[in-house]
Amino acid sequence: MNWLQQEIRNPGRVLGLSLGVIGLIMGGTFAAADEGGWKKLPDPEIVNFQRADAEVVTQELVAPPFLPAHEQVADGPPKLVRIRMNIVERELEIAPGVFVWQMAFNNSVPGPMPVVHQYDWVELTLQNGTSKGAGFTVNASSSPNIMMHNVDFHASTGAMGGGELTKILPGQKVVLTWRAMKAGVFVYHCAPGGIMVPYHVVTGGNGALLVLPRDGLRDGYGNPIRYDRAFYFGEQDYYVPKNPDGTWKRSKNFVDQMGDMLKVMDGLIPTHVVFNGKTGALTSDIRLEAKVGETILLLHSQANYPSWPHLIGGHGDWVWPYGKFNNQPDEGLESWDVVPGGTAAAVHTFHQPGLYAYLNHNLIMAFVKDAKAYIHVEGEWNNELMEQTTPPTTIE
Ligand SMILES: [Cu+2]
Repeated sequence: MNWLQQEIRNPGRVLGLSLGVIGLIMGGTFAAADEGGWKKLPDPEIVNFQRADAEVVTQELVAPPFLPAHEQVADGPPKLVRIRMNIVERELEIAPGVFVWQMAFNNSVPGPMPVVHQYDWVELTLQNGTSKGAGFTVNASSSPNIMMHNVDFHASTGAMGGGELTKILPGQKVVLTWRAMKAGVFVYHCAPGGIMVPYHVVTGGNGALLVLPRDGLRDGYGNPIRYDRAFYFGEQDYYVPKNPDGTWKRSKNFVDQMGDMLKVMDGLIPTHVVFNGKTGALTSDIRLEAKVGETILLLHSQANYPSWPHLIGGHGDWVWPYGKFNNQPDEGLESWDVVPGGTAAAVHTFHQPGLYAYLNHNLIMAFVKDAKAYIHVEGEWNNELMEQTTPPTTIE
């Protein structure tokens, strides 16, 4: 390794030293900018790599809360990752007797989570329409699409996040190629313009995309983190109108629903808040499992409303503020933030078996509504960490 490479890998030393000297001159109040050298400059060869030279790979997307098969550390130079998403207008029973017409990327709410590495390209084929060529069966209660849709990737650069270049009418498709210049978890959502933006987002037209650093995740000391499993928690706020008699209103299609729903949205108070599209999705429909000793990556997005994640019985061992991996993670958090149109990422290594709840610790959102998930953990109990040293007895 030559001098230049060493400086690129560890720029903090020189910078920290010079700022430290300035700090001394200014009366010692000026701390070194990069203590410990956590930050790394990108490799110019990777940054300057050309799209024409990139290997093309196809990624099969899967429905959340799961992620497609992926490498945590990039093997070789940046790739062009080909993905496909089909937009479906469909009706879903989000809670018993409560129906919402949704716009769903790949027939799921939230949409699927593509996984790439920083400096890779994403080549998306977006299709507005029918099940034709989509590779899956459209929900039985879906109708042919009526509206224009598109996608704004918060991870991309330019043209309203690609929104300006992906507007498609029912029956159309479009291909957008963009480079993932930032590392982290990033929201994507439909954004056709004006009032349609929040309408499409709060009916489910959102998801998140994972951009891993090429070297994988690192903890606050700079040591590599490798996760055994990753779960994606897409949190969704809904604004369901009621009939004059107090029952939930059911509409004929995605357009018919809009007027009354906009009135509820105008009050800013969601009627339903759920993980993975519907009530009970991750507490009863889908069983999330892990084992003692495993490290789990918890990825969370909320496209329209704040959230405050918490893992009952565990911690965010390392938490990335705003879900962006090139910032040094925070250690040992109890609860953390997800900003509207943003994400959070955390890892936790399980040390005890049993039931864990990962939820929005606005507990009204979690328990009166349903912004929560369960994780069932198998393994051996450790009495050093916790023991009921005296069982319940009558007070004398
Ligand atoms: Cu849309």
